[in-house]
Amino acid sequence: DVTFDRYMNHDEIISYLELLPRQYPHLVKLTVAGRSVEGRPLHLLTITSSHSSTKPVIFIDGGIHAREWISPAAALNVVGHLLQTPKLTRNLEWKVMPLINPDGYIYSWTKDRLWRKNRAWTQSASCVGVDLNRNFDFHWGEAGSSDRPCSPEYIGSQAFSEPETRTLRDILLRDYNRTQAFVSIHSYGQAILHPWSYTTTATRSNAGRLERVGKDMVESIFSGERVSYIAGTFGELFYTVSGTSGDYAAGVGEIPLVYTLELRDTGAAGFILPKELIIPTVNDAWLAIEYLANHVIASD
Ligand code: 0X9
Ligand code: ZN
Repeated sequence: DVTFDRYMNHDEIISYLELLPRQYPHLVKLTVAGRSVEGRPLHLLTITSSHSSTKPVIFIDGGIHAREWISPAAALNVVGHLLQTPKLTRNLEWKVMPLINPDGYIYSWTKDRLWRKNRAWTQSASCVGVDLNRNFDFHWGEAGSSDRPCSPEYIGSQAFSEPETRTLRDILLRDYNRTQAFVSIHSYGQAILHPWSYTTTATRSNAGRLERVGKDMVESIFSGERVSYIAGTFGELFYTVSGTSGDYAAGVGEIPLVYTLELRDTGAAGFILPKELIIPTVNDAWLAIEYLANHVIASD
């Protein structure tokens, strides 16, 4: 079963995912939406009570970056909460991909704890992996990315060169006209980011709403966990990066509410967040996403 007092390995995550539709047949559908570079299934959970093609959709991706182990854990914790919160499955349809980079996740467990990318072969014989969060086709290859295969931010040979990003794209575009919110879960930095990431100058037409809801999510985390997050665009708060899933969801998918969560911490442990912090940190993500979901329902 699911546990948050330590990190779950790849096989444990998959076993838990496979258990869900058997435990909650009326709420959960599990599909294999695609295959990773090494052939592993890319799982998609669809969570809703009483299917209808008019409910607003909220999409969540987890585990894009291999070493950010807290990300798939946070996605699974959100799923666990949703299954106990009828309001949120009655009024919304959830699409969750908790582990979009399984090959990288396994590599980070077995070979190199700080591995970030997927495990694709590149033009360079000695360097492996594409940064999936630089491989989306929106301002692909611009700021904060690299065309050198040995770089941790390698963009790939072309936009959507990777099966993992293509799979995410295809699911996203399928229901994009009723998708109201998109959340990409990362670590670390304790920040709630909204588009754009590729620029600090342009702003989205709904920037005011994005900023307000981002700040409210920060507030919600603080009242529940007494820990401080910051809200803003990635460009303002950190540096500019391009080809991310978030910017693609906003720029091409035209999804109104797009957020990237950079969970704990602020750098003391960084990517190697101690297991004692899993439960409070995945709760940060839940508090933020629960707020967002209620906001979507209230505006529907
Ligand atoms: O650089 C990234 O891909 C993300 N930071 S991380 O330390 N987790 O690697 C930030 C991405 C920010 N933006 C969006 N996805 N919109
Ligand atoms: Zn990341």
